[in-house]
Amino acid sequence: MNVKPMSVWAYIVGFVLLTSCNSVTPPAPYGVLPSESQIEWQKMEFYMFVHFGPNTFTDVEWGNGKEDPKVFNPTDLDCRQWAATAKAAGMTAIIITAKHHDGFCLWPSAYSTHTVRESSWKGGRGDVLRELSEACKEYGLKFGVYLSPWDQNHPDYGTPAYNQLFANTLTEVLTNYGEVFEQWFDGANGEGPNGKKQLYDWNLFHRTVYTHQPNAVIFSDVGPGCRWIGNEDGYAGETNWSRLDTIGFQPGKSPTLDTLSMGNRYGGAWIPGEADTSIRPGWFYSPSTNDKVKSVAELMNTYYASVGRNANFLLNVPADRRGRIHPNDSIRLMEFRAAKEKTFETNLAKGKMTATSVRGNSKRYAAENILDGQYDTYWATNDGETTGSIELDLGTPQTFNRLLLQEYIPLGQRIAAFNVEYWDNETGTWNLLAEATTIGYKRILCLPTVTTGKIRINITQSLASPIVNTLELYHAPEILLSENGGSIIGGQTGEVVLKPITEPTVIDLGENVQLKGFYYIPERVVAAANISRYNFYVSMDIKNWTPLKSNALFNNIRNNPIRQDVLFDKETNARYIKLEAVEVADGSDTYHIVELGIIK
Ligand code: FUL
Repeated sequence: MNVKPMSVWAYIVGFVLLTSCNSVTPPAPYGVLPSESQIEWQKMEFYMFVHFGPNTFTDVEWGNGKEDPKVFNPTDLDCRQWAATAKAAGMTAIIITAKHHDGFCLWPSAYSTHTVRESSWKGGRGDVLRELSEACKEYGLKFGVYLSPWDQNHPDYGTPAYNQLFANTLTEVLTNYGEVFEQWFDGANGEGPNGKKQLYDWNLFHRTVYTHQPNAVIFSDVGPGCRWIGNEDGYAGETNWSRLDTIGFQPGKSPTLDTLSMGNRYGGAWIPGEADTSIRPGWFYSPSTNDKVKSVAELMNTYYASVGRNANFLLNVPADRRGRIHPNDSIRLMEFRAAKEKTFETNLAKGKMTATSVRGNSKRYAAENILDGQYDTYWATNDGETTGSIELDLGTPQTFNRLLLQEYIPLGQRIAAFNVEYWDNETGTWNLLAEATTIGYKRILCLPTVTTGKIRINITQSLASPIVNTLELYHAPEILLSENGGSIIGGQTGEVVLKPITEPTVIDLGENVQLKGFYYIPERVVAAANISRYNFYVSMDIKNWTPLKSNALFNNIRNNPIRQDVLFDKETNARYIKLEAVEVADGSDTYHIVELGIIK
């Protein structure tokens, strides 16, 4: 074939272009990295804690090890009911308190005389770990165990023999019940029966776990697998690094609570946060808390403050004296699941995604990868480019108030600051919607509701070239039903809703309702921007408003920002309610609102 010199050049140029495109090197990992197990663990997001033991029957949060094991006597234990509930709630696992500080073992341990074997339950032949691990398998849930090394019952506690004994106890639990995804170590270290504290041999305990369950993620105040988030209310820091400095620390002797909630930007180990809290005021069941189960709004808040801030959410749902999850808790879990599904039903992030810069101009790292629903494809910039913007052109304008972002953590956590802007067609300008710091595995921002055709994320600070694999947009409903039949607003937004003082809060109750009054839940922070003086109106048609309270005061809300119940002089019928802020406790021109609801 007679090839002209020009075409040969065209071939060569084409070949070079093609190969250079394919040969763009992937971004190098940055800093300390998660293990395979930690990546899988992080994807589990939301799972159940079950506190169960003698305390369930004795109305205490901490037993003292002297309780008669016979008090443990569930009348109708059904671990399949726990598993079915967890599964239906959208959870991925159950972690059980196999042994709490009282030393009572929920399995017939050969190393203790304070166990289910000594209890009245099933004539001493029961094994809660057996029943639960099998139920988890049946329902496709992972199984995890909490064990407290602090043991107020065992005679060896506080003597050198105890560490090996505890390791033997661990071995029983980790070898007899199948795979354990998480080993939860409580760092509490009180006195035992001989009045002495134990010097724990954490190296031995960790070695024992990894020998029998090499893929288990070990929880404690400071990991090594995942860390306590620094509070028992289930919220992570708004800034939350998955890295932590652990030198000089150990379980029970941790860095400051702030550090636990935020991690360390340059921390020496990958130890992501796990946010734990109970659905009731206490960790163990008590009949006195049957009417104190957290509201959907509170659970939603906690979800945004945990999963929405780069932490896993471990929600305790204590089994009751029958050995079942109480209906008040399970109903609330189903309501929470429904609210979560409604919020995240329709991802509105569709359209054309572009970026200010793409690694090697390669399609492999293009911004559109962010929208493809695949975890392992992502947008990346060139090495050394630590700022940049991604822009989503939605085509037709969409209304949304939630933004979900994910960094590709197998290559490290990088992004340290970003902001979000939306395009205002009328003024032809980009306007700021939110500013935030870290993203990590997942970040969900609760935004003011906006209708726009274009949104832009500007990464303003990153420790290495940013790598983003997911962006989703949602429109969370304004109204949810609250437990006392009222409607709530804002409560489902996690990060307390903040509004300009000029913008009243209006709720459509959906139908005409006979009202006795309303309630307002402020942010529980002293001297926060909570409403201190207000006007309140009702309406049947959203046009004509009847004032029911004018220039009224929420007393002492500055120093004690608790729920405010306001009763009207007489009952009134309304379809819409409106709360208008006249004055804000800290004098600012924005106000905070966690919940606004009605009293029927
Ligand atoms: C704490 C314990 O002291 C509580 O009783 C509860 O188990 C909580 C999850 O951890 O350290």
